[in-house]
Amino acid sequence: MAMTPGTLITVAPTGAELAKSDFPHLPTTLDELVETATSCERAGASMIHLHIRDADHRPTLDASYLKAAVQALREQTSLVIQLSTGGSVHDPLDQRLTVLDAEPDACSLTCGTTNFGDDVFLNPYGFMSDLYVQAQEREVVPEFELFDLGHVASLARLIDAHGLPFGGKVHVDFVTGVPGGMPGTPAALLAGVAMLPTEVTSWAATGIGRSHLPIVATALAAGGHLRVGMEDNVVFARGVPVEHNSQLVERAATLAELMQRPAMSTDAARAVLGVKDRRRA
Ligand code: KMH
Ligand code: ZN
Repeated sequence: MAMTPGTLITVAPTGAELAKSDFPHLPTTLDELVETATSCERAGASMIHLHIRDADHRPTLDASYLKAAVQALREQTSLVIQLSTGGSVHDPLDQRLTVLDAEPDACSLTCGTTNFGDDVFLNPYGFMSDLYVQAQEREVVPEFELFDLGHVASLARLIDAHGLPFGGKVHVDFVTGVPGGMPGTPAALLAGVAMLPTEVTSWAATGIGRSHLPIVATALAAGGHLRVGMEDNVVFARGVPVEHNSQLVERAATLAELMQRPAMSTDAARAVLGVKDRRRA
């Protein structure tokens, strides 16, 4: 895998786990999402990983909410729009497949079931396989979410079974530090990177909670890309809560610049990921 000169920064602004009542700065309305997306793009993000909330700020997979968000972000930003198919741990598998109906540029595809705190994040092979094939058919680029080393092996199984994803690239994201998944340590991340199948063309990483900064630093040093955002981390520094997702993007972009791998443009990210340009469709 060639070392990419720039850094693809993904912002994951909301997630499905935190309550708006506990974290009032969490962007949950469409207006807040658009404002967040535009300031994060300005700060250096080139992709957004989206979980959508309903009028009560609760996670939803309702098609009308998803379509409205995709349309608004496509009109008002040039970010690559990646919808979560992971949803919340309570979402049924069949509903998670319907996320593709909103015609995102990209979607997450988690490569295996994992313990998720006290819950279980379910991703049986049949579901992964159906999502893989449906994403190929609909020309949506999957980002393979790897929560554990076993997920790397399952990714290889998917590629062997179905060939390359739409666009011909294979981009993965290590989600480290989830209680029940791989730890958010440099050693665990580098073990995962060493196991990646040869078809993988780019990788990113995120660290949940306090593993955030060590994983950013490790990924930058090892040629990886970054995911940051309140979905994964709401503490900017000891005793300092995150008040806006753009703070995390800005710091990641500064570190990337210092490492001589500056934040890449949205056009460059589109090329790295092999996404279809739907902006003028
Ligand atoms: N909310 C987690 C249960 C994804 O977006 O695909 C799953 C998750 C992964 O966040
Ligand atoms: Zn997510």
